[in-house]
Parts: sequence; C-alpha cells; structure tokens
Amino acid sequence: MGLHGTWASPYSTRVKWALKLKGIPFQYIEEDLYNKSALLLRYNPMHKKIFIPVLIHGQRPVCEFMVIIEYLDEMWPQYPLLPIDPYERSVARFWVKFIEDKVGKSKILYFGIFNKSHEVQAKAMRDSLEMLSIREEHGPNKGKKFFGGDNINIADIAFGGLAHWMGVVEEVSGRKMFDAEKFPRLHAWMGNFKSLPLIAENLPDQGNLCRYLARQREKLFSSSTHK
Ligand SMILES: N[C@@H](CCC(=O)N[C@@H](CS)C(=O)NCC(=O)O)C(=O)O
Repeated sequence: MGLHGTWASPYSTRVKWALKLKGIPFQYIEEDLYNKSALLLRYNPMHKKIFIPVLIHGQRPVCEFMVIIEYLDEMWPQYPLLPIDPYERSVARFWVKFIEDKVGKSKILYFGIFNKSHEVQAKAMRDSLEMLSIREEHGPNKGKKFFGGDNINIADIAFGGLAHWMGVVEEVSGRKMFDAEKFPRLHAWMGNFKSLPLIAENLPDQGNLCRYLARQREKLFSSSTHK
C-alpha cells in the first residue's frame, strides 16, 4: 500500500489519519508538487490536473481524499470512518461536503485570506466565519467529544484537516477567525481531537507549516496574475 502525498497538505494528512486509525501499514511517498514523480503522473487518471493524495493498492490508484476514505472503509471495515447507520452516514457525508464546498474547492484560506485585495480578504473572512458559525451550531452532541460521537469519524477528519490549517493561516496573516469565545464547542472539539496521539503525531509541524505558508503567501503577493 502506498500513499503519494505532500507533507503540508490537509488532504494527504486526512488520508494518513484514516490509514493510521485503521492500523493499515503503508509506505508514504512525498511528492514535490512542482516536480511530480513519474509514478504519480502515470497513476493519476486526471491528465491535466494531477492532485495528491493518491493511494496505490495492488498497483491500482485510488484518487480524491473522500473516495480514498470510502475505499479504505469498504476494504478494511475495522474502525469504520463512515457510520454504519444509513442516516448517520448521510449526515457525516453532508458535513464533509459542506466544508469542501464552503472552503475547500475555492481555497478560501489560501487564495482568499492570502489575497492582496482587501475586498477579497474581507469576503474570505466572512465566508470562513459563516462556515464556523454553522459548524459551531451543529457541533458534537452534548456529552460527546467528537462529531462522530465517542469516536472520530469522517466528519472529524474533514474538519481536522481544516481547523489546524486555519490556525496557521491566522498566524501568517495576522487575522483571527477561529476565536475561542465565539466558537466554544469547536474549541473543545479541537482540544479533544488533538489530544489523540495518533492525530497529533501525524500533523505537520506548526512551525514548518507557518514558514511554508508564509513563503506561499509571499509568492502569491509577488505574482502578477494574482490580484
Ligand atoms: N479534490 C482533491 C483535492 C486535493 C488537493 O487540492 N490537492 C492539492 C494539494 S493540497 C494538489 O494536489 N494540487 C495539485 C497541484 O498543486 O499541482 C481531493 O479531495 O483529494
């Protein structure tokens, strides 16, 4: 089993968490997004845009983080990441889609908060705060540590891949979004999530991530195509 990823990517990190939670041994292959390996280019069926993460199982590629996680759940049902109950399953899928639609696809944190334009930045802030308010309102059920209840599920993995990065974006940009007073349930959730050794040990180092994102921000600022 191989996982092609990039250390700073929340998508790669989510798949790593899933593999670790399930106890599946794998080889991690670090990719340089500016110089992708021949193996990755061969395996990924999307010819124009080659995304990581890509999971290789029995020499066959599985692409897209949510598709990979569903595949892992079907192949290795131990520690299910999608709830067994069909309704609960639909709820967990909804929250993954919610985060992807609100901030993932448009890369609000990256192209939005790091944008040169104050208007674009302000809109990205509004969108991020709106997303956090909705997630706060529908936070973990009373007495439960995680969105998945007593155990992590796919909704926790998806939000974890956002919340940690949000903290780093705040540090680099100097703009506060994930305020503890405004979002107490989400902050309690974050404490519970990061207190799990398996999660904390497989998070990119905060300092390295800060330096990496600060460089990306500088690149965006100096790029002529970036407004
Ligand atoms: N829809 C993909 C998104 C993954 C994604 O955005 N990956 C980024 C890195 S975080 C990437 O590979 N970008 C390609 C590139 O920059 O060339 C998924 O769900 O896995």
